[in-house]
Amino acid sequence: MTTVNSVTDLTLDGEVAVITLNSPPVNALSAPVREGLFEGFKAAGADAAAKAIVLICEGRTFIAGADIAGFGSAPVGPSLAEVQAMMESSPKPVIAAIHGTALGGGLEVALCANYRVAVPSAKVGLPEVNLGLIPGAGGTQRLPRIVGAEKALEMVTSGVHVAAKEAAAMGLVDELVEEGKLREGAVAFARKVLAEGRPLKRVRDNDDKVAPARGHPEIFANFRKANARKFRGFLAPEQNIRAVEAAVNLPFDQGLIEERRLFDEVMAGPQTGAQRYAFFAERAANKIPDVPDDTPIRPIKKVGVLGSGTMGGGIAISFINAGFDVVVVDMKQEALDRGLGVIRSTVTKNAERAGLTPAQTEARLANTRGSLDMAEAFKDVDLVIEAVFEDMGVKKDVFAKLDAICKPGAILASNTSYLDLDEIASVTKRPQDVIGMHYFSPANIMKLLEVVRGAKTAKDVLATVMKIGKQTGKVPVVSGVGPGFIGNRMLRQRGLQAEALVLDGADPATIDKLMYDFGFPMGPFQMMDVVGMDVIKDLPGQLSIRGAMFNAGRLGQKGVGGFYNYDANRNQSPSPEAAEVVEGFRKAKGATARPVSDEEIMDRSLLLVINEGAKILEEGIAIRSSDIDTIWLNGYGWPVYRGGPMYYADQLGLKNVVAKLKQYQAKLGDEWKPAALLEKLAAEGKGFADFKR
Ligand code: 3H9
Repeated sequence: MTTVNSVTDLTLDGEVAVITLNSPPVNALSAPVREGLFEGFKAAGADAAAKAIVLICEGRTFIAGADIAGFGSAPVGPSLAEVQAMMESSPKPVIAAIHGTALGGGLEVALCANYRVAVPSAKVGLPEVNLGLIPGAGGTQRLPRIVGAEKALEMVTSGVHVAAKEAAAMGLVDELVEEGKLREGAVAFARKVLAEGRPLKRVRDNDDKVAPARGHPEIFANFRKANARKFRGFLAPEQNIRAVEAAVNLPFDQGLIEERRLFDEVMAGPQTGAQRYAFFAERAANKIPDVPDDTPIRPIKKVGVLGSGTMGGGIAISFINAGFDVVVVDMKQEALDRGLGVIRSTVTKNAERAGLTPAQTEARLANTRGSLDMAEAFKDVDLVIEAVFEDMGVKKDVFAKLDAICKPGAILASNTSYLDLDEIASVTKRPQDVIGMHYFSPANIMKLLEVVRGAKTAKDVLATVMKIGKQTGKVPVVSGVGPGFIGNRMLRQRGLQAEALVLDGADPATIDKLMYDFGFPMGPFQMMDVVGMDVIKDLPGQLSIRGAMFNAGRLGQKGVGGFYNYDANRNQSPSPEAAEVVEGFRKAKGATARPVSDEEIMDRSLLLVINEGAKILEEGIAIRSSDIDTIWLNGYGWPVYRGGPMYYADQLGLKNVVAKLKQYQAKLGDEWKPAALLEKLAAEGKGFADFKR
């Protein structure tokens, strides 16, 4: 074995040179990795005994892309393009051996090999779009030359990780090798290539796959049209489409130049910074300062869910899809049957989409059951999550029962979205085992999981739930105990302002449109129509606009309409009836309508949300400002290209945020008083991102 550099070595296995890269955690293309590859290929090329070259990685994965953390720093050593040129010009066949994930720059390196082999569990993809970018190392030019323009368009604009089997079917992977035997398999494949005298095919030369799309601009026009909704607001999907167009219409080398131009454009643009921030924010959320990474995890195999309605059912589906044994309990047979029916059909659909065989799907469902008997069903579960009615009395009753039923060491979780978890825990003799798992509806689809840490929650319980959250496809974020935790507490401010703005004279449709144009999937009034006025109507004695709408018999989409009218396909249109309700509401409140500018609507819709976030940070309910952003990005529809409310505030400049809050304080009252932490950071010229506990 020869050491090439600190992260790379070279060994000779008969006539096959094997370059091994080992740069934890994910072999990202940092300067030492690029240098190791460059020097490794140079040495393998120069070694007369080596007739073929295999590139393989140590650790959990093949190269997972460019080093995102290193973007923007001055380039050192060989560039990625130089490494790729070295590979592509090799007179000896080069084979990339893939396990884990070959993503972004990683796949772009593999595409410069003559052949690719992979283990069945491997995945490949070009996910740059999710970072607000396009592949910048030939990915948009080489990928279509294997999979064709249409498939390439799908892959680069979705960033999907394609499973090895599917990649093999598309020709992206030449051979699948046995799991756990990648090195042997890749070397054997290299020997086969040599023995058969296979040609040194290069992806860049393969014009056949892109030629059919040439002269067919409608392919791209149709693709844009079909995905307009999905791409709304984002810059990177369009750049990716243009790059694939270049692959189709330009000779390879010119296409590369166009790709670089498009890459530089998005890199210098306003969105990628926010999207890369969001990537690291999500990962930072896993780190809890006083809970070390090696905290022991409680084994979780069997999960109990109390409640088989929309929320309980969604939670159950998440666990079943992730391979857990699940028992669902409800009070009435009819409700349980209905709930289990929905669970089974959704799990089956999900399994089909994930490519599972009917037998595998059946196995999943075989470990799912329902029961009316809580004591029998939950006596041996490792984790139980209650999704019952949001009422302290009901929750306490449930937890007292769970305490009596569940085995020692079982984790008792509440899905409460608002209530005091410590009070709930106080009725048990094991508050250390009690935790909040706040899911968002529909729970099998929404990624956010607010993990509520009670005053007495044990560290291993917290670590276990964070891990389980990730395993079930969620983005878990820790919150301390406090009314509405993090997300709902902040959202409440937006709701209150929406209402106050309408009283002042703003039109609900204008507020909705401004929020939609900002990038939210819908505005606050559209949201009320979706949820239904019956669900969110007033508390007794408080007349709010949604209460007025409810009193007028306008429940929202489920009824005759709410703030909008709807046709049979739920297309919304302005509602003269709703306008009358709004007018009546203003009258009842003695308010006089005045013109409200768009700027005021935007300010009032966002600034108090940010201010509440500052208070949450100050009080220690959130560990760090990026956790708050992760919550808003994954549970509240904040557009990822704007990074979340705290990131957004940092972009505005905290001094400007404070100045605006003070203006509104003078005009509208002390609820606008800037949070102490916000004032302090602004005075120090800092941002929320600088705040360290
Ligand atoms: C690109 O390639 C541009 C090119 O076109 C070239 C242009 C010239 N860089 O997610 P995990 C860290 S753009 C730096 O928890 P998992 C991550 O922060 C890139 N760091 O593990 C974390 O650190 P820590 C295209 C990275 O097993 C640790 O690795 N590629 C990078 O759940 C573990 O990560 C992508 O977009 C990186 N590229 O998932 C892929 N990747 O432990 C991005 C990860 O300190 N990566 N880290 O918190 C992923 O999707 C997932 O990390 C992966 C592993 C699926 C690989």
